[in-house]
Amino acid sequence: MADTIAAISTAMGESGIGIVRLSGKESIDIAEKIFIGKNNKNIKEVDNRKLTYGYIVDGEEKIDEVLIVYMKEPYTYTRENMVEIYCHGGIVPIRRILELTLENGARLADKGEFTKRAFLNGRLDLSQAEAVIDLIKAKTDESYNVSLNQLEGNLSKEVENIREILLNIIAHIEANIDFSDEDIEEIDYKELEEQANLVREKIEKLLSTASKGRILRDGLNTVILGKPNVGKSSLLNAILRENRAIVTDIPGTTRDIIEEYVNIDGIPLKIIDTAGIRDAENIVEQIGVDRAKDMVNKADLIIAVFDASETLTDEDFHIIDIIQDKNTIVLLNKLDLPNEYDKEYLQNLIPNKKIITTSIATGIGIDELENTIKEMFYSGELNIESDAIVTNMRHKNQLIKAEENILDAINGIKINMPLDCIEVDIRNCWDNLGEITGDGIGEDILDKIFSEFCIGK
Ligand SMILES: Nc1nc2c(ncn2[C@@H]2O[C@H](COP(=O)(O)OP(=O)(O)OP(=O)(O)O)[C@@H](O)[C@H]2O)c(=O)[nH]1
Ligand SMILES: [Mg+2]
Repeated sequence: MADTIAAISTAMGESGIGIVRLSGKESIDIAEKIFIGKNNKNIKEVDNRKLTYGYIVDGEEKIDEVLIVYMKEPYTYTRENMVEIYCHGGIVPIRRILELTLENGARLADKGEFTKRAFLNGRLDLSQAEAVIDLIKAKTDESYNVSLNQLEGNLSKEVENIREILLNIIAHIEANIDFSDEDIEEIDYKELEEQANLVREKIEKLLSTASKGRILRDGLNTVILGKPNVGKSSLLNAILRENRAIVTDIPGTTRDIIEEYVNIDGIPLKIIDTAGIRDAENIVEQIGVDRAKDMVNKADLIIAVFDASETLTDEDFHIIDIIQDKNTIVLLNKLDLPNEYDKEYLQNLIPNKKIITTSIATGIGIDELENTIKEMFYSGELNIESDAIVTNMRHKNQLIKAEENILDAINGIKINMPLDCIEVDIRNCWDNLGEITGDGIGEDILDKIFSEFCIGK
């Protein structure tokens, strides 16, 4: 943290503007060495936070025409001195300016290091820092909104709220242990149990948001499955409303996985078209088929497509097998053609699945499919703007541990265990919740979290 770090903060490519960013004690000194303002003005003659015009120079040589600003600690993103240089957005000027900052004493920032410093300097707690990466990676309005909610600290507040109750319990217990000889009022196990139950309820309420929260963040992992030629890629295209995947009447057209994001009335869907399931002779196709089967295990939802214009084959029965215990919507497709079997016949084979009859090629049934997905997953009870929502696996795991701790404590209270035993569980619960906001978190976990960031953030 003693170093001054530098990185390119904009995406690399051709763009109007590129930003090189510095953070740390020496930032402004480094900027002074490489910047000359209009009328030879030195950057230190410019006011804090004031954007100014000039050139980045390497000795006598002009590198680029830029705007530059410095911001003095502590009112910055990292709470350190920061400099931002707005140069031309090509790969060459940005790289040369970055190199120049490195030659003049900065060190190349690690992934997420700016945000890591913001966390270590107390500008953000850990769950808020994690929200920053989610914001950047958000692919739909909903995932963006839940990340913004977390960045604003809604989850942190709720976690701190619970920890405060735990702290009160701990203080109460300690007082009783320390002064047990004196005549302070003896602890009431009934009251202790009530408090612990309150904690349990609050933890469980947070946990109950986790599955929808994850879907809002990552999208509903939806896999289109079926034997070759039933209309899977046609379905992908119909949902996306564009010709994304190749559609032909040759079975085995799709070889690889095709992933796209789409938003169905507020539900973010990551939709995955796959190779038709069959015993392929072609090795490329067979790899595709294997991948399709892998995707099934990670799916939140499977859309299984069957072709009503041909009698069911072994491949169809194999798919019926795969989807038995999976969350599935079944499409009976090609209704515009003469049919070999009907919905009732298929329903008998899969009695517990919803079947929708479609003619994807003519657009019939797509609305009903979308409505069914909405009904299955619409999270009316979650208020994305204001509720504390758990979207992150790490947070969920900490909550699960905290829940176990509080349940242990409650069991201890019920059988009148000694107070110091109960206190251990309460303290563990407090610690486990603390790791969500980063309290007492280990260096290795921090490194892992920030390594998921991009450079320059
Ligand atoms: N008549 C009719 N044809 C359809 C319908 N849906 C798809 N098709 C046709 O069926 C053929 C196969 O469609 P695809 O979407 O490529 O099928 P797929 O399941 O992706 O096939 P693979 O990638 O080979 O596994 C194409 O010729 C489509 O135009 C439908 O509802 N009615
Ligand atoms: Mg296909």
